[in-house]
Amino acid sequence: MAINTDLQLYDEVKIKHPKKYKVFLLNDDYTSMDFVIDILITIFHKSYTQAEQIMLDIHKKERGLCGVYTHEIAETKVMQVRKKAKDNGFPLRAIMEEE
Ligand code: TYC
Repeated sequence: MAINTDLQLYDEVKIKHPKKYKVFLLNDDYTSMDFVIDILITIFHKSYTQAEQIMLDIHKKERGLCGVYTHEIAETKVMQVRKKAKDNGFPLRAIMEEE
């Protein structure tokens, strides 16, 4: 019953390690630096110092890692960024990628 045992093991590993997703913020020319810092503090729970560093990184390198989450939480973060940016008239976007 080697096959069954392997499948069982595989299922157990899958349950213990659900896939994780990286969430990135993308650079653009119009979103204000202060607004990006605010997003990083309120949605991604960074300190002011971390938020400022990540924002400057994105500004220079076009995108920056904001956090790693399960699928559902990553999706929620992406939607929260979209809504808050839209409500404030900025084109800021977040994307998610499987880790
Ligand atoms: N490039 C923007 C500016 O010069 C600032 C910015 C940083 C925008 C990070 C988006 O994800 C971003 N105002």
